[in-house]
Amino acid sequence: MEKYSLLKLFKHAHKYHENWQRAWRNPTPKKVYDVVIVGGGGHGLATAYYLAKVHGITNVAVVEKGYLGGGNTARNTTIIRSNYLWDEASQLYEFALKLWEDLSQDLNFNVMFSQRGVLNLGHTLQDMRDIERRVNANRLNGIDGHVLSTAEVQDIVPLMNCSPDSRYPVLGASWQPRGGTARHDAVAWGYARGADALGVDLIQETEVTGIRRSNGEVVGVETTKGFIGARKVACVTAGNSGVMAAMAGLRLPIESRPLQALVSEPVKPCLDTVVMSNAVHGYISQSDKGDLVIGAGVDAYNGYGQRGSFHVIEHTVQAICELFPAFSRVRMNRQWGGIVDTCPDACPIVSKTSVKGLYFNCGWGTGGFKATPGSGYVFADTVANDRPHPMAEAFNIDRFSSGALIDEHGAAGVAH
Ligand code: FAD
Ligand code: PYC
Repeated sequence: MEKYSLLKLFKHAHKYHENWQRAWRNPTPKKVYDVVIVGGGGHGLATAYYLAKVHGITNVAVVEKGYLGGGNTARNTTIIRSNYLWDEASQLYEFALKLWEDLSQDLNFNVMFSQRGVLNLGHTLQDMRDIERRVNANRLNGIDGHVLSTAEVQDIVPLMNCSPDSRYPVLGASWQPRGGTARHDAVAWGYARGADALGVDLIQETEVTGIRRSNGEVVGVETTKGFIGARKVACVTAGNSGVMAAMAGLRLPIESRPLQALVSEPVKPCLDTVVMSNAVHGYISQSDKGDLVIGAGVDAYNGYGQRGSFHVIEHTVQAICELFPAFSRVRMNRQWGGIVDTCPDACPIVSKTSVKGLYFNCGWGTGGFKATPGSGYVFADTVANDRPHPMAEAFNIDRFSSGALIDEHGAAGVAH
């Protein structure tokens, strides 16, 4: 019976799945663009989409060394929330969260945004004090947030070990009901499709190897497929931003380090929210397929190996098993790492640079997926108008010389 239906499925695939219309074109690069965006991850594609949609700038190319959405966008655990401490950060992440709420409709593409709520656990009295402070700050900024007791956490996640004798006792949590998850590659595909429809050229398998300047101004990019002229170049290359900046003779205050995640075999629905714990460097949710999606902490040292250290993931899995004893019997399917670029204050850089026509959007560290729509929106505005969008102003690169840092280490999902 099973054989028969598999055969039917195969035949069906062959009969009906031919001559599919491409979701986006595969264009030959033009000689010159108004804007070249380097990096076809979620942030780069969102930037291209809003440049075209909001600013009417359509002579734009996104140049991607691999395939669209194949970088950290593909590697992240898709947690979305806006419960940051300081006004500048919470404003930007909350703006992004509001865009997430309408994104599937805006793109006419289902990004599977699921507001299943996000819990940040507190394991010590100091954790709880920090949680209270942050929730109060969130509420003052109009962001939904609650401080929950152990019993209230247990109510939301019955499978969690909330015993006071456990190694990581759960003293309570912060709870953001509007937080949740989205489907990572659908986000990249939705923005790609939308940008392409508005005339943006998406150029894949083309690495940018140099940034050509003349008289202190950008004139284009050298690529593995030849020179592409550009009036403006916007770099959105996540873990490779330090390397990109060096191509223009700039140095960013960024460290690049591996961050790991893993997924289990699919199991029946058992966890309908997102659970994070900064203190144990572990977080977990269940995908719509049933896999447990688990994330670990960052490696302590810089590197570009997209694997991460074994002892880091071992520590995370131990903590997850302590919090969810039932999961100790679940088998893991895959593990991977991505390179995250982190700034000293755990906040991003969305900025013009000292080179005219050159812009950087980077340093989102362990938590940029949730910002994707907001980041693309404010960066597009910054590039289009050659001045920081009001919400991007605080994330200017100048803050590292002025000292106006925004310390979001406490709100970063993963300490770094
Ligand atoms: P990317 O998707 O990495 O896009 C950058 C693109 O630039 C890449 O496709 C790359 O190939 C391309 N590129 C680089 N150099 C060049 C070049 N020279 N020429 C052309 N193209 C180039 N964030 C959250 O908010 N929630 C989470 O739950 C979360 N979990 C994470 C878990 C892991 C394991 C990791 C690694 C990250 C996680 N993050 C999370 C962080 C998040 O993934 C990133 O901040 C975000 O995806 C960055 O998006 P991006 O578009 O800037 O980068
Ligand atoms: O920033 O929320 C976050 C996050 C969760 C996992 C990795 N980053």
